[in-house]
Amino acid sequence: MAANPIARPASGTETVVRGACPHDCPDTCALRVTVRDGVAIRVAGDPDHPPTNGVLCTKVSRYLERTYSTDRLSRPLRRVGPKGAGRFEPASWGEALDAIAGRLAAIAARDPQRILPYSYAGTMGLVQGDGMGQRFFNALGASLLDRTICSSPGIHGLTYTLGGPVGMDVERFADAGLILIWGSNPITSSVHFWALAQQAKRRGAKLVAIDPYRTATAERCDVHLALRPGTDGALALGLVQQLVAQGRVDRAWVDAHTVGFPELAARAAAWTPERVAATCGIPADAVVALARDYGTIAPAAIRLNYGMQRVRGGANAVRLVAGLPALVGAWKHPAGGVLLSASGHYNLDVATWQRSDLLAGRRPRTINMSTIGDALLRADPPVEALVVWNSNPVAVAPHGDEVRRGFAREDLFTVVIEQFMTDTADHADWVLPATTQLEHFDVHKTYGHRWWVANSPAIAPVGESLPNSEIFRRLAARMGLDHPALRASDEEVAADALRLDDPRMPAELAMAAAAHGGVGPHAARAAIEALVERGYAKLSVPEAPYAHGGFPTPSGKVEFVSARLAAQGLDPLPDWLPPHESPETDPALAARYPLAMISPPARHFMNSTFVNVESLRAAEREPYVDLHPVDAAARGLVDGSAVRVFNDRGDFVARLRVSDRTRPGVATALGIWWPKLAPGARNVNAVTSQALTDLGRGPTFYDCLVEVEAALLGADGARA
Ligand SMILES: Nc1nc2c(c(=O)[nH]1)N[C@H]1C(S)=C(S)[C@@H](COP(=O)(O)OP(=O)(O)OC[C@H]3O[C@@H](n4cnc5c(=O)[nH]c(N)nc54)[C@H](O)[C@@H]3O)O[C@H]1N2
Ligand SMILES: Nc1nc2c(c(=O)[nH]1)N[C@H]1C(S)=C(S)[C@@H](COP(=O)(O)OP(=O)(O)OC[C@H]3O[C@@H](n4cnc5c(=O)[nH]c(N)nc54)[C@H](O)[C@@H]3O)O[C@H]1N2
Ligand code: SF4
Ligand SMILES: [Mo]
Repeated sequence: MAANPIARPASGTETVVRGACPHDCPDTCALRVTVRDGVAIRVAGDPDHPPTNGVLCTKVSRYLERTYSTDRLSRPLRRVGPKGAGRFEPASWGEALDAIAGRLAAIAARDPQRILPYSYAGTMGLVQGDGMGQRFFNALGASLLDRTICSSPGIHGLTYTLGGPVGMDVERFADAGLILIWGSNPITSSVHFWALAQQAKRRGAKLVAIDPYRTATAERCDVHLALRPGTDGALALGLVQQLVAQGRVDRAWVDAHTVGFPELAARAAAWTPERVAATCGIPADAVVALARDYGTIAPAAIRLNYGMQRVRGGANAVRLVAGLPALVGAWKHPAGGVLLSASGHYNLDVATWQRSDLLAGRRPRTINMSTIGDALLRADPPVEALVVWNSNPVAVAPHGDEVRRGFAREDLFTVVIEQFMTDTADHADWVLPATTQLEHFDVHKTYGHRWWVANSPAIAPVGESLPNSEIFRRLAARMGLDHPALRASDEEVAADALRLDDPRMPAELAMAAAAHGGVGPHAARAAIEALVERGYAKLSVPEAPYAHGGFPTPSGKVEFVSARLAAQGLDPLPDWLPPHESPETDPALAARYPLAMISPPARHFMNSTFVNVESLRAAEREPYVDLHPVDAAARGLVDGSAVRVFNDRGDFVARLRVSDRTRPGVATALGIWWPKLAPGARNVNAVTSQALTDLGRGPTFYDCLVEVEAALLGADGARA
């Protein structure tokens, strides 16, 4: 599709093209990209896009540095050294596609399940994300990938309680009277939400942060509860107990719109403020005060983020927190309720978008991306070929040494589609150069706000890079897979994802579709064209959609007790589950490794993306670990020294910051460095485990006991 210029200044040489930020961030900013003589010269936010308001974060303001970096991969590369050494030689696209198609076809002829796609959120777009890629792997009959690495416990928690990833309109947080920012550091991870919370604060709202770490966000809130990691479920049970004890439950709303309140109240009865205090490591009167605020200040809004669900009991904790608004009748207000993810409002037609019919009745096995190390080393039948796009598993997946051993298997055939030479790409047999968001077409739904956002290509592909979608089309053609779904254009892939009959379809898009018959591919194409023309369009979700119930659960109510969980033989009521690695579950381990490590996002990185952009890496300086002064002193460690963080799984080196930002007993190491750009070539995931969450088979990155000791560093920063 041609670029979609929205402004043509008098000179005639500059155009401004509408875009969308592709990253795994709840904000999904609308962009304006200025292009002069075919070169992008400015990436800015779109001031007319209500939820993002023309403001970009520091990372994406640097997008041109990334796009035009001299490190961009510009040609296909063939490995010439040992796996992981990063020695490659350039090849033509023809050579690369022939070699890859030949190898995949040979494996597919024996057993297509030995081929595994691995992708995540390098871009969240419907086209360059899992659209055309998944079609290709469905046509092959490859193993399916369980895409669990980020949000799946939280989504499961929301689904069992509220019926899906639905929640408040982020734009209404500005009108809230009380905002709990729970397991979330929006100054880092969602700046536009933070702007709305600030507006609310200026209007008198009270802000409460619930986070083991005193983040930049927490220090700007009125109250900060620095609980022990993985104890959010206990705190939520304590709030239920107090809301009941203080007589602050909205009984009329609860009776009309919830299921299982008596059972929940009975379970919570044992969670006195004293017990919560002992479990969470916070004062008992803080629990009483928080319940009083939550029960008396309206509208009460909760901004949950995924930080609190990366532990064994993550989904149960989300279930408990997601149930709180019902107890105080918060859903009655447009500015009341909870928001973790709003992605469920989009209602995609996944089967048509990813063409599950191409599986033609085959039922391939599913492999969990969160245990990729284990899968590469031990799956039976073995994974023989791996195709990675939009992800950097050697940096981001848990138990890094296992992941690396898996990727280093000489008998594994690995293709990595990337923009940069990541640690993962170092382990590839073939590296294929991918375009960035400025160079390809896409359409984005979001998980933070309620707008569709379109991205038109602003410039031609850099070097010989190609969009993911085009790479999969060409691979399919090389392999003789000639189903029309594998030749679909980018716009057609996006259009296939739409459900035109969903009442939440934005009015402008529904009208464009109606003008083309209202149903079918032509109508869907018209809707996509209307979106591209406008740049963005908001879902039609009514104000306070759950004021009178109508949740997408089987009962239509908030389900404290879930019959669906009971039917699976699971506890139908949510509970606090102590972390896998904690004094409660494994006292012997906790004696050897007494520090609980969390590794939340760094402000200037997006997971492992941007670590190679020099200005952003300079802003983060080097990998740090924060310890409380008490813990540092107990180990004789001083601020600024090099330390080794370790457990039985592995170790990494970091610079120690002695700071009361982190609570006693907690080691905080912001993520996620490229291992090869960190001292000792290891990052936080050297110590994290492949244990999974209670529901959703998610990773437990923040459920990780470690010890810290002085490290000896050579002059080059590597371990001596
Ligand atoms: N700058 C930047 N922005 C990002 C990302 C990034 O890497 N960098 N990552 C993006 C991605 S992929 C995601 S999924 C999102 C959301 O990513 P999240 O992981 O939710 O990240 P944050 O919003 O930073 O909030 C997590 C907060 O939870 C706290 N925390 C850790 N353990 C616990 C716990 O047990 N209980 C509680 N209550 N809090 C805990 C951490 O200290 C941290 O401050 O952010 C996105 N935005
Ligand atoms: N210890 C620890 N580990 C974590 C987390 C944590 O908090 N702590 N967070 C976890 C979370 S929430 C997530 S979401 C995962 C994130 O894991 P990933 O989704 O793997 O995220 P990134 O590290 O950002 O890697 C994305 C890669 O995609 C590439 N890319 C971007 N756009 C394109 C494109 O258009 N085409 C192609 N082919 N490639 C592209 C980028 O260059 C980048 O290398 O990490 C998880 N890992
Ligand atoms: S990363 Fe988030 S805040 Fe930054 S530009 Fe993208 S959507 Fe906006
Ligand atoms: Mo994520």
